[in-house]
Amino acid sequence: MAMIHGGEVVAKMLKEEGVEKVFGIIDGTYFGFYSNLRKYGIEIITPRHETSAVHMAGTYARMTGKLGVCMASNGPGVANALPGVAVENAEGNRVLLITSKRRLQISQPDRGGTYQWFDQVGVIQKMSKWSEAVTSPDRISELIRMALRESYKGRPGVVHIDIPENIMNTKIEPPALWKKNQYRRQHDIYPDPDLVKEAAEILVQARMPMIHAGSGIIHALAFNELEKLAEVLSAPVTTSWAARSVLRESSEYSFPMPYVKINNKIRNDADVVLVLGSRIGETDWWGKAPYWKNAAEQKMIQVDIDDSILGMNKPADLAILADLKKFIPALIKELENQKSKMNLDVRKSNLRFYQDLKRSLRKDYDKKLQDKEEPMITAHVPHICREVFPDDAICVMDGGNTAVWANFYQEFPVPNTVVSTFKFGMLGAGISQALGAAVAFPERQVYCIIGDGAMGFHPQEIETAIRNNLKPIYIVISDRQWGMVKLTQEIALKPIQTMVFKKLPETEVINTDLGEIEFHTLAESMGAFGARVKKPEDFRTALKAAIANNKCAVIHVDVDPVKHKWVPGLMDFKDMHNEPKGK
Ligand SMILES: Cc1ncc(C[n+]2csc(CCOP(=O)(O)OP(=O)(O)O)c2C)c(N)n1
Repeated sequence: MAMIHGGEVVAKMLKEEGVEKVFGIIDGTYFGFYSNLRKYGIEIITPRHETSAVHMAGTYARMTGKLGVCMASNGPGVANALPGVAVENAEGNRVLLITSKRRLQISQPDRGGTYQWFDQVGVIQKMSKWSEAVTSPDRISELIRMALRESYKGRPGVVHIDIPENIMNTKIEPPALWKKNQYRRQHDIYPDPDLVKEAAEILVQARMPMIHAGSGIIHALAFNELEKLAEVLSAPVTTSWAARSVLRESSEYSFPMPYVKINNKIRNDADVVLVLGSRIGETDWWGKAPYWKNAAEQKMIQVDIDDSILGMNKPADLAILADLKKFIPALIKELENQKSKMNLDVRKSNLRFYQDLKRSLRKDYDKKLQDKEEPMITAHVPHICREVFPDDAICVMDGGNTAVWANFYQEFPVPNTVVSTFKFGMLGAGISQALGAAVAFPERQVYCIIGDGAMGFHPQEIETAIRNNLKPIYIVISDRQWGMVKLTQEIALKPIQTMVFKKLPETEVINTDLGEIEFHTLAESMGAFGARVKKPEDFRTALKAAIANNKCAVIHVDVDPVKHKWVPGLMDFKDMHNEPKGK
């Protein structure tokens, strides 16, 4: 039998899993792997930094429901991948990271002075769902099978397999490969029908049920099911930050997170909460009062694909292990039989009340759009994006104040059109997330709203876009400062002076100011379309020109740096990092 590289075993197994793309930077230490990918119909997409490869894989996975695969080479390549591992694992995206490692003979244990070696598994084990090293060629397939089993178990995240160069690149007898149904569960987890009945019973009896949806809806791709359920129950839907846009936001049931006050009200009014695929973490105020009704007075039904999440942060009166894609239709069926028993008039009138509140809050937020001064107030940017881009455009929001403005002045009429690092707030990740989204959906418009601080982390990836014919539009909010931290610093230094004058003298702030990078010029030097604007009308024109140009573009937007610091919702979010006082 013809001998094959150890790395080719991995390539073959990825094909069995239906993998079409691998993101990463090539290196001789895994030549046996990457040089065989094309043979199995797998394309390599190469960014200019390993952390970008991990974010691209993570976003590709999140948007498509497929496995995101990336690679990094031993020592420095893996060191560079680490930030991506931390973020994608926290965000819960299904990523398989394949790394090379120095040859076994000198690295296990480290002989001392081994070049490009560190304890990759030791480090990544602490940052991921699962991480192991292959120790002999005949265990490659077994360990990849194990990695894939772990990957599809419970909440998604990063799994990592470390393969020594001598195993990657040595020719071995091809092992017998198993079909994927032979090594991991293929069926969805169906809910226990009695539990579905019990859930339906509670929801039918409820005076005012609400739904709280998390990223679990995205991973289950259960967007339509969620909308149907909201309709049947006449229940308002709030989401975790990370689940922004799981329900079409033009829906009368949708109460996106910028409407913090309404979220808090709904969560206090509801007598029953149906939690679908959410841990109810810190950005959901842990499910506690005063942001939610006291747990003793509010029933919670929690459904999750991961056992370890059930009853994690808020006591569950009914905890159900199930795939949401199966649970929601089963629940709808039960509810439809009992429609007449639900007090829908009351629920509908509550919904109308919340919608009125939403409209009046919107009016309040939109007052800022009357500000036509130059340079512009940041609110115009997301507002104009919403007007110019098609409804199914994918919006990547990076971090800092830029992300807050973007969140408050956008509404997403199509589900699953938002990407961010809502759990990690990782500045700069948006650059490669936009590339991952563009790979996932080449026909759709992708744009990324990002601060000038964050854009400075990875601007080289514009060249990746050009080289790979990816066409994201980057909108860089230029305030020449670390905006979000500047305001908190000023408040910490001199709260009264800051509140009165909106800023402190330059001499008093500590290292929060930045110089200028002309990101549009930098982009042009890499072959992208570039424009610089400071007025809303010019931004609209530049955006249309960028779309018409049909290639990667960077629009450098000068905004008023003082107004940029004073984001909407500041007071609402102020207390978020403190433990809520109630139960
Ligand atoms: C990688 C990373 N480093 C540091 C931080 C802490 N941090 C949060 S917001 C912020 C300032 C962001 O500045 P910029 O990207 O220009 O956006 P702005 O707040 O000005 O809109 C910093 C440094 C972070 N979230 N991520």
